[in-house]
Amino acid sequence: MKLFFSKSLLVAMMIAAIWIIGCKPRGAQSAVSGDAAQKTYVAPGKYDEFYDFVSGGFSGQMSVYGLPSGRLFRVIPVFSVDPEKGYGYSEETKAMLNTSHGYVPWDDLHHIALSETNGIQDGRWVFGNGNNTPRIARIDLKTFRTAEIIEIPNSAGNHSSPFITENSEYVVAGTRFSVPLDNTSGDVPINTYKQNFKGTVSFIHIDTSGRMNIAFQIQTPGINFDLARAGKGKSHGWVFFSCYNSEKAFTLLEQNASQKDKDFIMCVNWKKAEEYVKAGKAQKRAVAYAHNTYDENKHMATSEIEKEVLVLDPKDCPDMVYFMPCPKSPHGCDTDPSGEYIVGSGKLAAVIPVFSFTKIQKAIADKNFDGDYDGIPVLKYEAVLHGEVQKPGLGPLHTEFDANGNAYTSFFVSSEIVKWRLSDLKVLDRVPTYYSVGHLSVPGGPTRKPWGKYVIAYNKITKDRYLPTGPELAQSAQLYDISGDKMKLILDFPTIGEPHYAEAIPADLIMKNSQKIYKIEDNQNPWATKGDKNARVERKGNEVHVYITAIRSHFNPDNIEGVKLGDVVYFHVTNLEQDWDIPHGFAVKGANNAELLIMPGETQTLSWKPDRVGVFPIYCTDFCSALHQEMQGYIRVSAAGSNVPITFSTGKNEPGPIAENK
Ligand code: RUQ
Ligand code: CUA
Repeated sequence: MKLFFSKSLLVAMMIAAIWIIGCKPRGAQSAVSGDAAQKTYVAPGKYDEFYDFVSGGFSGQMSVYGLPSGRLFRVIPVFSVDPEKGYGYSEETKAMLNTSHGYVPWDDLHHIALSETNGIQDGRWVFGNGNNTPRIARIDLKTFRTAEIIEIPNSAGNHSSPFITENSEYVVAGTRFSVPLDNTSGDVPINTYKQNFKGTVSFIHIDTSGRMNIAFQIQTPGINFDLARAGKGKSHGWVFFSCYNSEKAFTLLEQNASQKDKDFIMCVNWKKAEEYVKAGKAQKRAVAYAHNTYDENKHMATSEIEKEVLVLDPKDCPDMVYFMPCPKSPHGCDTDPSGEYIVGSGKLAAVIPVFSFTKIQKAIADKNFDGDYDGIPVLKYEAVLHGEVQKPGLGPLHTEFDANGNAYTSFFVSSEIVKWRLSDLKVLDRVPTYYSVGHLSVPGGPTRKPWGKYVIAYNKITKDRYLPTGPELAQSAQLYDISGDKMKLILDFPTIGEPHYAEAIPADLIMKNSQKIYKIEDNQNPWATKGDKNARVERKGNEVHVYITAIRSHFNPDNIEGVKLGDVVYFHVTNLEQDWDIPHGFAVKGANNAELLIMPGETQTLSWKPDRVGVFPIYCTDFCSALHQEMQGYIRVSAAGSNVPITFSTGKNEPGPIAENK
């Protein structure tokens, strides 16, 4: 039914609405409007509209929530071991966490990038960055599992990563810390920063299967890269990196890197860079970095160490890299859905500068430069500026967009989200966040096609928002309805780890592809036990290999003898179920390890070095049936010199030979 209102009635209603909203006190407790519960309520058994992939910060993981309910569905282990799922503990997954430094079971995951086709989210993969030991991970959204991790050489602090180009051609990675490059000795005095320290940005190519490889790196002056965004539409072919510390400070950066009035956004023409690589302009450099892949059929990760990377030097590659002045240590650097506008957020700036891609192109064509920085042309600020948003707030960090030409910027210091219009840079609305918002996200906000509806604030400090939990309090997300002119807070929910960036995507783009089981006939794990008749225990020197199956509700075998002190026992557990949502778990008493959680059709291996003689229970850790509690067994460990033979059985109730029973 259509409703018609007279103009004057409409105006009266609008005034009433403004009056109601305007008069509402904005305290922490009363900021939620009356219909909030209705807007976020997803009835039992009903699905959420969006998946929300949220970075876990220093937890090293990624978590998956539903929107608008804020319900947590899954924590995906990425860079950190996860005893809940055996990730990084099972023999099959350990190689995922290999690096050139060896096994690194933790990292700091800040940013999310969902794969795109034509600038629109396509639901195939989600990428995440490892900040500390520079890495990028790809998670397969059929299985919600980490499928690949690639280390980034010549980098230290992989913060401006893994931002993606509009056809998922590349994810990029800019080094936060400049350092002596890997092919130099590195043993230099820190105060030779200006001579010896360099930055790099890396372009990691993604092929149609999702596989990553480092296509090339660009060597840069020794500054700090913070964030990045790819161009889109008209600016497709470019990537914009924010950088701070153009002062090249190496100590007390809070003062020394805040000296200059302007730092830079670095504009990289990657299509040009590709041409230079093709023309042989890149230098091959000796490096070492790990490239780890998880094989879906073998249920196993392998790690290779790659030895070479191609590096382009802007000195040899004119017209590939430009600097654009940006006020006061820019953090966020975001491109709008049309690709025309690039928004820089200077952490200490009083305005938000908005740059125009068209003007950047013109300034380049006209050579409208303000000198150079270490040989790289610096574009004239006024020549590339679309305009500045005046008096937006304090401490701008990040900007996202809706489909209607509006931008939403987070303000850490003034704890608010400010909505403003791209065309005339007018501030339209502001709402408080509780408290100190870092990133924010609009579903589809970094793409050519924002889905809109909500903006979610990811807050660093929550103080009094939740029941106290000792010295550390939950960090949180806050959901705002942006369907009307005014933003309305409708929900907040605590998060896993420290949420940095997040991306939300319509659920139907992912759920239709979600995998239910692994087919047992496709299981190529060399330790798989396909069917109960193959269950067995084999001794190989001091290794005992237990090929064990799990099916509701028993293990086969469940009585094992003949293990001796000094042996290493490998439990190769194959879950024979072919039903959705029937994992089995596996644990053994005293293991200096974790459990296994084995999906239907999958094989996973737990190693165990018994430390004493005795009989040790094994059991299923995941409540799988009414008789889950019966899903258990025993393994006997004898003294080192014992001659108890290897035996194994399931369902054999007679006692063994009397002599052995004593
Ligand atoms: S950051 S709060 Cu690590 Cu993306 Cu900006
Ligand atoms: Cu299998 Cu519980």
